[in-house]
Amino acid sequence: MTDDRSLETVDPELAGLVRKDVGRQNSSVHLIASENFVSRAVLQATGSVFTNKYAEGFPGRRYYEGCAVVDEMERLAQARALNLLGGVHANVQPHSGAQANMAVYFGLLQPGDKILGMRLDQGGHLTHGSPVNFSGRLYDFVSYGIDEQTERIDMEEVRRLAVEHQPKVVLAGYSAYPRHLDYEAFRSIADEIGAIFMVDAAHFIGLVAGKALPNPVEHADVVTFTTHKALRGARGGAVIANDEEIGKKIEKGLFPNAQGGSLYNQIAGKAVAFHEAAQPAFADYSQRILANAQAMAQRFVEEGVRLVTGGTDNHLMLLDIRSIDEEMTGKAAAKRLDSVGVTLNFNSIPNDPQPPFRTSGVRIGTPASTTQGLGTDQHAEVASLITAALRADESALDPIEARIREIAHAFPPYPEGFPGYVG
Ligand code: DSN
Repeated sequence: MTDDRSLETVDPELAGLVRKDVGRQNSSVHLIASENFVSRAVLQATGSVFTNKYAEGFPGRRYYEGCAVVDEMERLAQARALNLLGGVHANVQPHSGAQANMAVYFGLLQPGDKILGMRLDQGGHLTHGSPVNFSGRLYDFVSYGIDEQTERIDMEEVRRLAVEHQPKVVLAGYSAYPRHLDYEAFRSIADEIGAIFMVDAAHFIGLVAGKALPNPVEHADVVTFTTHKALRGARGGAVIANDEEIGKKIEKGLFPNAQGGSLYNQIAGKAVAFHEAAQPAFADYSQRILANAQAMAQRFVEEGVRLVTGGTDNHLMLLDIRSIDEEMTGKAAAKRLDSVGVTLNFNSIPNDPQPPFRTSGVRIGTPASTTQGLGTDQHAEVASLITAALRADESALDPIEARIREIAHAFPPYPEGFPGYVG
């Protein structure tokens, strides 16, 4: 018999921490571009008995018995991912976006092989060749950045580097770049040098699923993504390949190369999210994410705040904090905003004179705040409140915080609180 007493009864200390974080989530405006709030259905699936099953390998080819049901469930998740996004081979097992990328590199490359990707300090991701990450330690990354004037990716520069260095993989994708990617141009560069074209769509796959942004699966050989950002699903990663043979190689790159047994409760939560993202309401949600980002960007510009590239085409924007206060770092700005009820992260901006643990910028994204229910008016007002909080004297923050908390309390992601459906 399992112990069927509640978390609160068995472990009040841990339950207290869940309650505390529900309180935190319900009392701030959430602008971390990579976070979101999952539905009750996703929470139930991730809290299900699928957490108990070991199932190394892939459906129909397991190293354990008793896998008939997880096989059925994993196949359902794969089919839903392909139905939602296109492609021919889906791998829903990666524990994270980093491990999705690792699976692709391990499956398709040898250590030391060349990859062309975007610089972390200009908008790329740790796994796109940072020297402090496995990617930069195991592979020979060549990096493109952005044009100094336009602050946008210069496709001529990408092409020049590709032709000069002949990488085996051309990688597009970002964690802090507010503009569209030119998939056609990347594709033609990859074709010109016979490279694989890979897109890391971790940040924006939800907007692709909601048909608010162009679909990289229509252009790339391989697309990796996370399932918990704009897609609003269980925490984890996934890979879609447009070729069965490439997909099979990536399977090996994941298991046994990178991971052992998968997290079947998380895969169940991904399956639910793929289902939710296929509903018409998700397309509406995706459009609202973009409209809310536009409303914020426009208000920041009106307030005299400099945005990297001057605005955004997607769900995120980068603020140059020096345009508000020459002396303030991104880290100090993020801490001050957290103290008044706005949660975001400090982030390097292109050619940032500050080190990555201080930075001159903050990153703002609208997927989570849109799930909270804030509309364009509230997002514009929050942009003004952010600007005011960063311009104000420390002693004058109380009325700004009061208004931010008022907005946050009007739009709690989990109004039932704990133990409600969050428990
Ligand atoms: N770097 C994380 C982010 O964008 O917040 C994702 O890995």
